[in-house]
Amino acid sequence: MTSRRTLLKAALLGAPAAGLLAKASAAGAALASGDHVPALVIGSGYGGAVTALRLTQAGIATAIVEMGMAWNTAGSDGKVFCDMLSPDQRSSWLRTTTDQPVGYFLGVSINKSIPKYTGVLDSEKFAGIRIYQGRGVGGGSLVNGGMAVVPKRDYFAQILPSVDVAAMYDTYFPRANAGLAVNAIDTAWFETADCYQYARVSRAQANASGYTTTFLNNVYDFDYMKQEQANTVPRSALASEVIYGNNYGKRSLDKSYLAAAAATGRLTITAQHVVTAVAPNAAGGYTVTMNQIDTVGATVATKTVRADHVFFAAGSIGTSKLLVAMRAQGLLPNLPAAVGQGWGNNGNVMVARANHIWNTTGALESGMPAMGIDNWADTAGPVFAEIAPFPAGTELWISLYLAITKNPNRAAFSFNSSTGGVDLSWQTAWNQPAIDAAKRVFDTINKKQVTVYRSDLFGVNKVWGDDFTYHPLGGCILNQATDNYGRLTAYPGLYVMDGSLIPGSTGVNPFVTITALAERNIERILATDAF
Ligand code: FAE
Repeated sequence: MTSRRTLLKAALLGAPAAGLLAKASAAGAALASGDHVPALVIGSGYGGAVTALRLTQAGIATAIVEMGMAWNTAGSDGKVFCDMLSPDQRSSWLRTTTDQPVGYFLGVSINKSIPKYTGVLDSEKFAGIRIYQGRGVGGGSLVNGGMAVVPKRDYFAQILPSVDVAAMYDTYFPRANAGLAVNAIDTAWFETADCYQYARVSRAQANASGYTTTFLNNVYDFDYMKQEQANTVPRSALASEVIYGNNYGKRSLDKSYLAAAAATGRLTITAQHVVTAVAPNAAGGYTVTMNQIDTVGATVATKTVRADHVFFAAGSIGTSKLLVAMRAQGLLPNLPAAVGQGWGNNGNVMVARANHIWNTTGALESGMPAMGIDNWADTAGPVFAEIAPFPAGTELWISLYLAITKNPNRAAFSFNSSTGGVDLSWQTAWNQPAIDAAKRVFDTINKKQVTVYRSDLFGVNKVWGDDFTYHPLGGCILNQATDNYGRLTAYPGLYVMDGSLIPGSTGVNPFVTITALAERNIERILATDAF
């Protein structure tokens, strides 16, 4: 109970908690070569933030290493983050043009030239897919839509059969929701708010076509959003802010779990450092090698630190790439063959429909989705489709959706000795099952509403946004690549704590699942392993 109280207090503290976090991530706190720490966490997203909080609360000094920036300093416009309508260098991770998920309009690219910079959203390109990820202290929580969705119980039992389902739903999902400061929308307000007209239009059409819709919880403070709608506070979700960060309103991890961990006084955060290697240290524990980078990504120093325990929380892609490379390069040769296997895109596919002229979606669209179409029970093609905003600031008559489907295809990571990088075997064509399932729903809606797909938003004459994902999952599956609690058993003291544990699919937006699983695993690790 104490921990929950501390956590909620820290989440609500606002400025003081932010100050503590800034202190924890200040340059003075950065790791130096030769340091020896009891616990080092690679990455500051959901898995890393949960791990850091529970370790520090247990009295263990913890060092987070994060490749992205701390995102606590305003730019010349007085804001930390840029919006979607006028993206600048803060938007993108080391790119010279933006790579927007909806990258076209009327078939013409709407991407913009920007200076190369360690911006907050990465679109990491593999042969058959682009994978969007947050970069910075807070990981994906900085850029995501904040939707906090607990997976369906029987589906969770199917994907992770080694996990005690009752314990997850009785203890760890509620703990995750409390730690993340999840809140529910005021449904009466939703019915009248201008900023959700787009969702009401999509709901009416889905319901009239025979589909069920459901409200979605969020970590964005809906009370703040109400004030945005009333024009009494600076706007964020209502000012086209999402995917490149939110300046207000969103309780990202730096304001929840990480702030609470910083409040213990036992956390340091070393930002703008990329971990490149982990190997056993002859004196005990592990040597962690990292490159300190500047804002154009150039290495300014290389450091080695000794850590008794290392927690991989670099996300599905970051953790899988590191472990596969370490095994191939002989630094962690005894990692099992399952490391690098079982990667999936959570069945992600995006699509948009063109509405009739009388079905206006509104010029003002909240960047935080609040509703989904739930057709998961359709065994011929389960779909859970979030009704996504298109916050262009002008009426466009567009209904946009991110569909989560049950795509059975899985890819593997492999070390490429000629490039020195790690490849992912996913092929774009492997997303056909996702398209097929989404078509069942949206063909029906189009037929019943006498509407058509937009084919100009994902390329030229291209209906389906099938070549990217927001939801990378897997690569280091629980109870296959690790034991049932995330331990890499060949190497005592090495653990995996992030989305790479989940076998490619969770049927809903994934961060609550990642958070709850991390809560479960770290509780057991702290109870049984020697620190
Ligand atoms: P993640 O949050 O990605 O954190 C990993 C961290 O490790 C990052 O900060 C990296 O910069 C860092 N890192 C990686 N490699 C290294 C290295 N070598 N050295 C040092 N640091 C490293 O991982 N999910 C939802 O549930 N609801 C949503 O509404 C939602 N919307 C999304 C919208 C967008 C645009 C995106 C991109 C994602 C969205 N997601 C959403 C997905 C969600 O953010 C994602 O599943 C989680 O962030 C994954 O959590 P992890 O802890 O696995």
